[in-house]
Amino acid sequence: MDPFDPTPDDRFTFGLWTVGNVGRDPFGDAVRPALAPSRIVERLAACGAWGVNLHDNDLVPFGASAAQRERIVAEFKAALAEHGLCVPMATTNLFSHPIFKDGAFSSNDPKVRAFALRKTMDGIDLGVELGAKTYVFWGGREGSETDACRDPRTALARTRDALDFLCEYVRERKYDLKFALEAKPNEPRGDIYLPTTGHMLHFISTLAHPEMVGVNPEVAHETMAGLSFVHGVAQAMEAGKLFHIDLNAQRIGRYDQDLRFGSEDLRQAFLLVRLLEGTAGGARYDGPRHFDAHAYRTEDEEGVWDFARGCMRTYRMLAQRARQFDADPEVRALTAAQDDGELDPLLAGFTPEKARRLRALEFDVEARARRGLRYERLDQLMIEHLLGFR
Ligand code: GLT
Ligand code: MN
Ligand code: MN
Repeated sequence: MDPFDPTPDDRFTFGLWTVGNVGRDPFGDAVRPALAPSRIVERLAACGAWGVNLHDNDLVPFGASAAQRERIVAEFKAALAEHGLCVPMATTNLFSHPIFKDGAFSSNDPKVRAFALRKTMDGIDLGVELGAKTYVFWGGREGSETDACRDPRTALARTRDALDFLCEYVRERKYDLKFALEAKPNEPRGDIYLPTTGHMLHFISTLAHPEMVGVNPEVAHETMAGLSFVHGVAQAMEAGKLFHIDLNAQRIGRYDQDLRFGSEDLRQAFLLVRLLEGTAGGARYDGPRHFDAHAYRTEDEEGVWDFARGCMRTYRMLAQRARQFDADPEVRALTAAQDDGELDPLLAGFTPEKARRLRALEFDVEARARRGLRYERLDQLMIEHLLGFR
């Protein structure tokens, strides 16, 4: 077996909409035929994925009858069982249909908001029926081109009402389901409300059931905003709120590229995998590793499976490099905690006595300031591990 072949323990997942992407963009038509969900399940399993995620309408077309839904879901469940794949996450498409052109939960039109809530309740039922434990909310249309159309505070209050309503729905139904909110700064709207993972984390603390709600950060989305994805994810982990993650690749200053994981900015990808795997000593993220990306528009179906295998292989290769980096004695020496058994306890937890002792401390300020930290050497070691020369 190739050491970089995926295993179920990796918990790698793809969306029906990711490997099923037909390559349509604002300038051109589809370049690949649509794949049936059952074919996607079969081929993902053959590639070594653990699970498949979906929007309601990736599986059941918008406007399908109850009988059509039954047939489609039964067929899909049979494919999952045959190929041993699970559905860990589901979500609602609240962005494609023109009814959502000015938002779903934040729309000025209560009829649209009502329709969005009902569609999401149905989507939750579908997800739970398929075994999903996480329900993602990506508010692609929740934003504006002109802020003259509504007070952004009203948009936030409506979004809060919708999420509170849906949390109660899940509780009332006794579903074992958590919500994960996905931020994006812009595209498709000029500006989207709650544009970053940090905005989401605070917003969650204002909900009626914050314990049910976490985040689903996406590499491309924080990177579009020019932010450090690693810092955003770390904050979510530290807050116990990393419920799901969307892995892909992106260059700063572009539209949402959703590229193959690790295909841009290998250094950030390395630091991200290192963080998620906990190779530097922190807790390991144990949720699904979802690839929310799609193949280049140049590809036919075989290229799509090359893309899927590439995402998983790169993740595993980076995990191996991260373990080697953190086991390297020189790296360990350079990153060792500068422990001062006496000082550390003084710095956490205020007491008047601690304040008095801090005041009494003697510092050689100039000597401390003169010390070089050798981060150039540390970073070079990281590059050498990454390039495979160490
Ligand atoms: C859409 C978006 C993704 C979201 C999906 C979930 S839909 O593809 O670009 O980032 O995660 O709704
Ligand atoms: Mn995403
Ligand atoms: Mn994206």
